[in-house]
Amino acid sequence: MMKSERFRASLESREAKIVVIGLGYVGLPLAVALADEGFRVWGLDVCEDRVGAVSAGDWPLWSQEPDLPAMLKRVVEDGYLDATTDYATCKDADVIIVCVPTPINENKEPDYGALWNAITGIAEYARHTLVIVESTLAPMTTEDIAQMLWPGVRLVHCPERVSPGSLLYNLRHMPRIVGGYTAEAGELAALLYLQVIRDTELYITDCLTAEIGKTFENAYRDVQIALANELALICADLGADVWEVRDLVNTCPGRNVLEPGPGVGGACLTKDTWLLVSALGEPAELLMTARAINEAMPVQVVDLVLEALRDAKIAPANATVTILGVAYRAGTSDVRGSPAIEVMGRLGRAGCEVRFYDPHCNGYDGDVVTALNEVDAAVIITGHPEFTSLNWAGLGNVMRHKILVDTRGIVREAPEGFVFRGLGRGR
Ligand code: SAJ
Repeated sequence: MMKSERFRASLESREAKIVVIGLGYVGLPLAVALADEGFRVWGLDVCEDRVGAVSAGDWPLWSQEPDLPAMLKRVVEDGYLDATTDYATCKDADVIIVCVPTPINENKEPDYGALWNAITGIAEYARHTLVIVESTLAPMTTEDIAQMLWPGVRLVHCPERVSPGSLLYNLRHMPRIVGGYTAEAGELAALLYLQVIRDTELYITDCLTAEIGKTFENAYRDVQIALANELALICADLGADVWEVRDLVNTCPGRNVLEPGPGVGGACLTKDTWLLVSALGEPAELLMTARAINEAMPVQVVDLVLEALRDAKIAPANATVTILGVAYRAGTSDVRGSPAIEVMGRLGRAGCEVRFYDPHCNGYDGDVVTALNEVDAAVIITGHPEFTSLNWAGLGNVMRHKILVDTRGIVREAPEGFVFRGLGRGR
């Protein structure tokens, strides 16, 4: 057995061979950052195209990331990073880091297909290996993983905390929770992450605490956003302006109401609550209510659009509507779980012809004037910075009808001549 001391030395000297499984938003930046520190890293992915791109030094993700594409090219050229589809590369690995998606299925239960594939794939090779799972896990899942692996494996759950658009920054600067299945495993993993992080803290704990901590931090954010959305619904009902009420509430010390919006998208917040509650015998009512509020926001947006069309005496079947912003998060090109998709689907089913424009997303870009040409209504879904400076007087001239719906509080005054609706804003 590789003694702890020797293992520590191999991490500190960067002689340890590392395999990162899953070359997505979580695994790829980690593989690149570790290779950049001088470790010999192999990236493993089931997708041959992705493996091909990474082996060629080409950035394969949609997300626009400062520094990472150039870093990827460099570490591949310098021979520190390579990619493969073959699990046999785990044979002589000292460290294996699992970064595969752990989504939920249509019943909102954990879908561990990719996770079990990865764990089964490494099981025959992992012996005294340090196996770190960064994928988000429902509480108690690390225990199931431990049962599938050889007893001498040093198992750790160190949940990822990256966000598209700032993958490398988050990896280096976000505090990390390191949940060791044993104390020794936790300490070895912490030593590895120490080589990558900058000016931040590592907190060593047990696996269950790490599992609950990660899923709850996103459930917490989901509840906070639901509360902001509930305030928007209250203000709309009573005829007030949610943005003004929010600003005033936030003048009270200790209050920090988040921003209401068209719903919660992305790969994390839409599922982590479900992962957390999947482990519970009793329902977690507050978390479930928050999910229900956030999941219903696209319906509220569609109601606003249909109401505005009605006011302008346009039947949905005769209306063309342009969605401004398809990405779920401002300033990014990430469309995973975006409320825009749900809004577009619902407007389409209501009979509208739906167009879209997003300056950050390939395939949705172009120019905004063309996107609004001869349309009846524009609906701001994503709070992209570009949308704050749109000239509605000019854009109104190319539209067939001047209807504007803003779900992000970007347009504070109804533009001249427009039928205007704002989420959370009474008339
Ligand atoms: N949203 C609102 N109002 C807000 C904030 C967000 O409606 O005030 C919506 C966004 O439009 C988006 C969704 O919620 O549709 C999620 O937004 P987010 O800013 O929380 O972004 P995510 O989903 O990328 O969350 C990630 C999370 N990171 C990880 O899971 C590793 C989350 O824990 C972070 O808090 C968040 O990034 C962040 O703050 O960067």
